[in-house]
Amino acid sequence: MIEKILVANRGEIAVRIMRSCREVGIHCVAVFSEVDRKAMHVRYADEAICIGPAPSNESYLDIDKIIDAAKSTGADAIHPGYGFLSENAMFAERCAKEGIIFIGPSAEAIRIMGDKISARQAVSKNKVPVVPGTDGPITDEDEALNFIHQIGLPVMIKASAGGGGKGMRLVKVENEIKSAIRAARSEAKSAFGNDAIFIEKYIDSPHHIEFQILADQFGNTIHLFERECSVQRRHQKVVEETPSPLMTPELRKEMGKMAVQAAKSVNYYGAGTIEFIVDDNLNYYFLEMNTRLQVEHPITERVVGIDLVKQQINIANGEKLELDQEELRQNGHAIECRIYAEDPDNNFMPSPGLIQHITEPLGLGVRHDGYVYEGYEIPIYYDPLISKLIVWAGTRDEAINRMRRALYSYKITGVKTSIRFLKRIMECPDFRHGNYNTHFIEKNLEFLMKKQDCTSDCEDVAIMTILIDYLDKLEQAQPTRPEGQRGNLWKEYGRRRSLLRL
Ligand code: MV4
Repeated sequence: MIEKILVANRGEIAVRIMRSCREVGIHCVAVFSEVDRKAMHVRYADEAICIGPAPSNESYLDIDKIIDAAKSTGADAIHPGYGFLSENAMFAERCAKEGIIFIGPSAEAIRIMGDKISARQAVSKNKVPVVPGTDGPITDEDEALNFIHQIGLPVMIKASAGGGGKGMRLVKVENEIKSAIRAARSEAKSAFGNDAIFIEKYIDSPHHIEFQILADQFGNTIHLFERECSVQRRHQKVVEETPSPLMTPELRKEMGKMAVQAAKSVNYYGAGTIEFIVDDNLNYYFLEMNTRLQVEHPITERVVGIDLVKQQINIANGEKLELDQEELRQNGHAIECRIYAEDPDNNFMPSPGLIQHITEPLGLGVRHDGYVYEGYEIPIYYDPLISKLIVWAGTRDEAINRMRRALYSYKITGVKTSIRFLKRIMECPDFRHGNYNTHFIEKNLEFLMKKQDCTSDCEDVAIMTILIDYLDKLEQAQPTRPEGQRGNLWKEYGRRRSLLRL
């Protein structure tokens, strides 16, 4: 049985994983780079070990250092979180070789799903629909031309080792095909060291819908329904929700079954996600599988009522899944907003720096997964995600209202954040009506970029505090407050308000 877990990650996800560990009585080891000495995950852990300089290659991505840290602290398992080493088959293999439990799937499943061509082949053998495309890699250009003539333009040329939009080319006209193939191949070669490419029919303006799956090491595989992730910008997700406004009960049942079949095609165990694209006629196609816990997992946790990290630990311990597909229900509606340290006014440039003030939203139906605190400095070296704000309510409409309320009471100063942009998404009619696909942000950009003057709940609180503070002082100086003091009061109020830039 696992008694001590090393969390090979940082930021909000490291803290989130350790919270579950603490609840089940497992000791946590944090690893940290030299710039992360004061990071929240280091403070939260039972033990912490410095694993090197700030650049990820020399710390969070250094397999030898992480294995050494696990051995020297006597950790019997490693949770990789997301990003970093979470989808590295070599790392999973190395853990096994060192007698350390990797909290995740087999190295083989990671390897097959990490390559888009082998993933397509594996799942389609198990009757999961994939986008019409080439069965294997494209080896010569004439073969590619022939194929494109069969399925017709437009097509997508994709790198087999790609993901997140890298090494992808949309081809709309015949005379661009050859140059697009060459460009995709050379981009793939330099980005991934692997120039294998394949071709798919282009699905215009799809929805991105993914299914959470859980599987134990005995072949029991279930899905925990879908997440709608179409609100994204340059392949970076911004808002996720569940259930998907597009989904019907019939489609959900069918896609859920296909997600389970996709996972079974590689004898998957652990938590994983099957990504689909869905067109306006509700045709759906397997896109890829993420063989890790995902950023947006909390919305599933809230609606289905389970702790995914706890499930991962149980599976890694060799326990049987105790959840029964037929008993699982989606209860209400959950939405997640990703709060980034970035500047919406400056092309969403990362905005690392010192957190001067943070007031996190609270109240009914609100979950805040973060890691920053007042006086903490967000380093430049890593992902600029500050936190995830997750809300739950009985209906989608109420969940949007609740998210709007929570965003308006979220105050961070010191760094630029995406909060203002997220408020506008909650206020956007297309979002409110569930009328959106992967083109939502570009379609509504003008609306979303518009600034509007609103005083947030938090600002109200700050103003109230100033007023009470000032009234106290006045009262002390002059027990019976004459009416004439009111002018001074408002002058002082205005002065402080402008000092706080409210
Ligand atoms: C596609 C597609 C349309 N047709 N494939 C983008 C990221 C990568 N994982 C696959 N992606 C896409 N593949 C075919 N055949 C459209 C996208 C796509 C997309 C997919 C999911 C979420 C957001 C997206 C934004 C732009 C394009």
